[in-house]
Amino acid sequence: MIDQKGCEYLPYVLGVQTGQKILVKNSDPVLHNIHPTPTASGNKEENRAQPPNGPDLNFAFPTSEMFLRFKCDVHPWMFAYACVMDHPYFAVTDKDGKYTLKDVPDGKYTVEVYHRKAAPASSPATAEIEVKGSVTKDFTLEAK
Ligand SMILES: [Cu+2]
Repeated sequence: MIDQKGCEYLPYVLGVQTGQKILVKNSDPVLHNIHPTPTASGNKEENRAQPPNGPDLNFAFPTSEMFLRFKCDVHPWMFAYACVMDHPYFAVTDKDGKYTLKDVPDGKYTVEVYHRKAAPASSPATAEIEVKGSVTKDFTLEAK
């Protein structure tokens, strides 16, 4: 879910699976418009107005795409970024930078870490891991 509150999108970054519904609500007493601007082929650009107390809107994207930008054309500072993935093993870090990936089957994986400024879609930080029950992997990123 993305909420519009105080003329901001909350959350700023979210993770969803391909085809998963993104519910957008307007908790503000003003009009917003929700304007996703995807770049991956198959993901549709839309531009839909949402008045105060208007019904929730739904969006979904069939193609994986990192940092698919949502913007509001009424308030040019409003942005949110949806990271659309074709698998369920993802997380957005919390305010302390912590993350957990749940229910990952045992096996060998490559973990990819993205950050809008420190590890953009074209060059994620990566690490090879092996899951046997659980594993801890920390990353250090530097925003330029
Ligand atoms: Cu707005």
